[in-house]
Amino acid sequence: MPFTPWPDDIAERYRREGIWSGAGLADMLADHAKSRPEGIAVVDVTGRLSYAELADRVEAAAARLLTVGLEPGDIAVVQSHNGIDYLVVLFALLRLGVVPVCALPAHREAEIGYFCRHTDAAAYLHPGEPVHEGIAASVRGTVPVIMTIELAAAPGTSTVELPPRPVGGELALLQLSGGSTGVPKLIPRTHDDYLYSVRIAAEVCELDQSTVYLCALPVAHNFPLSSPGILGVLWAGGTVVMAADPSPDTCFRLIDDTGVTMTALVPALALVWLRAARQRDWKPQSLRVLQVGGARLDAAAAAEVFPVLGARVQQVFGMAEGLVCYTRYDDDDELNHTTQGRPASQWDEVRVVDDDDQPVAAGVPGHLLTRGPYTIRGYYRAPAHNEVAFTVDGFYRTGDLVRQGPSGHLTVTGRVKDQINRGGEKIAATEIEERLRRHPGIADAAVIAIPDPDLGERACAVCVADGGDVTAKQVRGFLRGQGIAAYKIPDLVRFVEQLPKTPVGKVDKQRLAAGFAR
Ligand code: OOB
Repeated sequence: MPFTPWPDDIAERYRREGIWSGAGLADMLADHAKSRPEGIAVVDVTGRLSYAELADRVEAAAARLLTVGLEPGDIAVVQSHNGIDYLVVLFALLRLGVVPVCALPAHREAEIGYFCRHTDAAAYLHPGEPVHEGIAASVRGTVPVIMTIELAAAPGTSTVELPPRPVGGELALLQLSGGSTGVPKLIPRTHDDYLYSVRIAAEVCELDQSTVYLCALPVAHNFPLSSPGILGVLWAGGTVVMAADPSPDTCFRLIDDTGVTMTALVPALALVWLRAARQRDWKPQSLRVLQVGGARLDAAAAAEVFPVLGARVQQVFGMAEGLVCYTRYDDDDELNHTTQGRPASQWDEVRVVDDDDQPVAAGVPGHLLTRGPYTIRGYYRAPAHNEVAFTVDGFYRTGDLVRQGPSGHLTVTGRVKDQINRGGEKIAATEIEERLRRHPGIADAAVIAIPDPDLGERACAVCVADGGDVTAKQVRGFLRGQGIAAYKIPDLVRFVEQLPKTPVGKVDKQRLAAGFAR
């Protein structure tokens, strides 16, 4: 098995309690297609599909994927912008039991190539989009199938028989970890655990058939995909509106035109929306809830959401590895504005501990450890990393520092993982440091977070030059040349004589960051 399963007795209990239902993620479509075929499932710039139409399209796409050679159990790296085609392909894969790797649109040849190699992927799919030539070149020869899915083929006319539906315990999809080590980690989510996280999120967020959810963030990310995201909304029988981009220009119009009731943003975008709404004196009529998560939202910004947008703010603190916390609709403003919510499920276990894994006193900040019915027990094909990322009794070490209040709500106070959270996009410092050290003119490098009023944090590469006169521009160009996602290119490049070290000889990033803050 390429990942760590839950212990047998615990899995048995989750099944007995009905937490894990045994259903596959794609089953929800078939149910709605029967019970309310005319209900609108999804809308994008190209049009709209009812539940019956979506179910048909999914069947046709699944048949097409089988025809090109994909089989249940295969892995397919999927990448595209938000649109109906992405949804169709995602559900087709989930229906077949072909496991999608949830790549982000920003990923380039370095990331996509790595995902394909690490998973022995059978396909790289880019639904609804022309292939990016650099990416195609890097994966050609690695994966047998590279394709834009042609969905034009008339739905419902296929004669291909689909295999049995996957069942609960099987691997459903691979999410991506923001990571703190050189190589990104893949997160194995099963149908059982992911569907549970979606159902519980839909319940917490009180979704129903009247919910119209705007997907403004890249849909493959765990937040807009499942917290409750598009899967939660489709599970509840509501309508998903796919935004091509998250700008106020695009989204404000979509909200007004389609009667959006709920959406999800990272704090950096929430600030952009608040500013734009104030300038344009725009007040949405239909929007009831604005979820904000992925990075820490400041209390002052949280307090502005209702006065400016007329929508309730809901803080969401989650991770692709599992645990998701939400503020609740009946929380008072104090909790809603100053905490990042409490766990979605009564079955989520949370421990706040000191450096020796001992519980801290109530209200004292400590390391957040968690386990539960939708938090993984190990990364995909990463046995060595799993030794450090999980405790012996199966708790995931989140790398976040939190304080837990009497109501169970968590406030995120910091982070110990070596990561930059750039407006919700995570950058593993060591990945960029390793890439920088490949430059002949760089002897050593450290990547640190610099506070930023718009993005929360930006990345700064602090480099020690190796004699020659390398410039910041060259350094950035050098990284770009390695084919990595643009958000990982440091915003700032600085040169120093030497990097401060701790007594054990590691780079002292705290001192470095403190120096730059001054
Ligand atoms: C979400 O997932 P990831 O996997 O991209 O990142 C997880 C990390 C957390 O460990 C934490 O460091 C940070 O992102 N984070 C927050 C936060 N939400 C996430 N830090 C402070 N305040 C928040 N509200 O980012 C994610 C997954 C599901 C739902 C929401 C976010």
